[in-house]
Formats: sequence, structure tokens, C-alpha cells
Amino acid sequence: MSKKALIFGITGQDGYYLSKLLIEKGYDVHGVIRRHSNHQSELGLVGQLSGSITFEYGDLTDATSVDTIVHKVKPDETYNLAAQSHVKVSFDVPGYTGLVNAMGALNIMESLRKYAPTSKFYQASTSEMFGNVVDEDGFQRENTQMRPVSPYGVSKLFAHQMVSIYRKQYNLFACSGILFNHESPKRGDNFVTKKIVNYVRNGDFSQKLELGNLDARRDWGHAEDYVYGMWLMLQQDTPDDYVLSTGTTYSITDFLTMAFTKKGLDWKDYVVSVEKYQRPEDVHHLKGDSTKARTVLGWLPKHNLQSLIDDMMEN
Ligand code: NAP
Ligand code: G4F
Repeated sequence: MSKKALIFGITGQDGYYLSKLLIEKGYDVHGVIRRHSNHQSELGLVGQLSGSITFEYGDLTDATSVDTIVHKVKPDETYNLAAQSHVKVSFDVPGYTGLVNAMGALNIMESLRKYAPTSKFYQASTSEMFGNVVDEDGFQRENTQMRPVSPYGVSKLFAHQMVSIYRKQYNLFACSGILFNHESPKRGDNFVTKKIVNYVRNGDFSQKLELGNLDARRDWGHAEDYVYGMWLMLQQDTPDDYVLSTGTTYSITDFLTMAFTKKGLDWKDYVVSVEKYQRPEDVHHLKGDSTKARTVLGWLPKHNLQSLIDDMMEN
């Protein structure tokens, strides 16, 4: 019999790539969708794969719906990719961000403890949890101190610590993937990489591209590589936390240079930095050390920043 996977956040970027991977591996994939006023948009990106997925209506903030779904599906593997995932927006809606990202993750773990205690569980943790803490060698890793500087980062740290508690106290096979930024052609339009790519691809340069902080540095990988790492974590004999990252860091201006150069253009002629997109506090430097994932899981990303930009520009 095929393994059953339950994905919260199936309609997002990672939900799309993870569903694709699990379907290819022969899983029986179940995904949680939210009711939208526009029914057409409910399946989001994953609509393209919908024939192979069983959808359940639910919401992470509604513990009853989470209980009902977990009880009904009794998954072998559960992936929590659902979140209010935009860092700047989390300053506008901090309470909601906490409800979804912190309490929502807890709701899933409670349901698993009660109704599917042998299910393996993946929690989407994030490099935002480090805030501006960097080890002396310039990297962040699993044991780097975590001091988040956004409501998003704080909400994710709550869930991250809860994973460790449910693993130790309740023997839940629970893993946190501390993932650094990963992008793709399926990335939401309001993240900086997709904003830049959309502008360059569109070719209408009548208005300038408005961005915020251009000096921040990010460790950008490809979502396709990262969902494979999530799956690997749940194939181990013991649960643990792992960083997934490329180990290289680039500034927003580096990304601009690479994207605009593909069209033979100089970004400085087209981009302005405006107040509207600045954050109250930003994370300045992210560079992840994924030695543990590479050694224990045998995980190795196939993409680098150039191949990621090529994929985003061409597809
Ligand atoms: P995304 O594209 O923003 O997708 C978020 C998903 O969460 C969507 O399916 C969304 O559903 C769902 N969702 C939001 N609120 C929900 C709620 N209350 N109940 C149920 N579902 C809800 O995010 P992503 O880029 O795929 O990232 C996946 C996860 O990894 C997120 O938890 C994110 O915080 C984390 N993460 C991402 C990165 C990255 O660079 N991409 C790095 C580290 C960690 P709707 O379609 O209905 O809105
Ligand atoms: O693309 P971003 O919004 O991604 P950010 O904040 O790094 O968050 C992403 O990665 C996290 C992992 O570290 C995830 F947990 C999270 O869910 C999300 O996927 O911003 C990247 C950088 C920031 O420094 C931001 O200040 O780009 C800077 N930036 C400059 N102008 C901008 C813009 N960001 C956005 N979204 N829009 C701008 O116009």
C-alpha cells in the first residue's frame, strides 16, 4: 500500500514542489486548502497537479478542522508548510501571524499526538529565527543562537521550540527544517526575487522598480532542491533538525546585477529604493552551513544562484 502524506500549505510554492515529488514517489497525497471567496483560486499553484491529490478544507487556526483532518487521513507523513510567510507583512498583522505560524503548528502537533502518534512530522522552520546573529566564521547553523527581529521570526521560533518539546516529551517523530531562502518560478509575487524577475521579464520599463533595502544579503537556493531535503528528513530512523542552505550569500544588488545583465541592462537605471518597502528591522546577513544535512542526509543542492535566476527568467 502506498504511503499517505498530509500537506498543510499545499497551495504555496513549497506545497507545489513537494506534492510533485511525493506524487512521483507514489504517495497518496492529501492537502489542506482554505475556503476562498473566489473558488477558482482555492487550489493555487497545485491546481496543475489536482487530479492526483485529495483535498480537505481546513485552516490551521481552527483546531477542530485540524483534528478532523488528521483523524480522517491518519497520515504516515505530515508536512506543515502553511504560514503567513511574508516577513514585512508580519509587522502589520503580528497577532494573526502568531495565530497561524505558532498556534497553528501547535494545533497540528496536538492532533498528531492524539490521532496519529506514529506519523512523522516536518515543520517549516526558517533562517529568520536567527535574526542578526552570525557565528564568528560568518555562517548560521543548527546551534547558532536564535534572536529573531520580526513577528514572523518570533512566531516560527515558538513552533521550532515546540517541535523539540513534542519530540522529547511525547516521542513524536518531529523534525524542523531550518531553511534559508528558496525561490522558484512559483514564488509569490511580493518576494524580492520574484518582484525583480517579473519587472525584467515584463520589459515595460516606463516606471521604475520600487524596492526597499538593497544591501541585505541572502543565501538563495531553489525550492525544488529544498523539498527533497524535507522528504529526506522524514526518511531517517531518528528525528532531528537540519539547516538547508547553499552556503553562499549575495546582496539584493548582486541579484539585481545578475537579473538585469541577462537583458543587457544596468539595474541602476531602473531601480529606486523607497521607504514603503523598508522594514522596521531587517535581517542583514544570511549564510547557512548545511554540513549536517549534507553529511547525515546526503542532501546536496543541484542549483546555484545563476541557475535559479535562469529558471525564474525562462519559466
Ligand atoms: P507560501 O508560498 O507563502 O505558502 C504558504 C501556504 O500556507 C499557502 O498554501 C497558504 O494557503 C497556506 N496558509 C496560510 N495561512 C494558512 C492557514 N491559516 N491555514 C492553512 N493554510 C494556510 O510559502 P512557501 O514559500 O511555500 O513556504 C513554505 C513554508 O516554509 C512556510 O511556512 C514558510 O514560512 C517557510 N519557509 C519558507 C522559506 C522560503 O524561502 N520560501 C524559507 C524558510 C521557511 P493559501 O493559498 O490559502 O493562502
Ligand atoms: O524576499 P523577501 O521578502 O524574503 P525574506 O524576508 O528573506 O523572507 C523569506 O525568506 C525567509 C527565510 O529566511 C522565509 F522564512 C520567509 O517566509 C520568506 O520566504 O526579502 C528579502 C530581502 C529583505 O532583506 C528585504 O528587506 O529583500 C529585501 N527587499 C528589498 N526590497 C525586499 C524588497 N523584500 C521584499 N519582499 N520586497 C521588496 O520590495
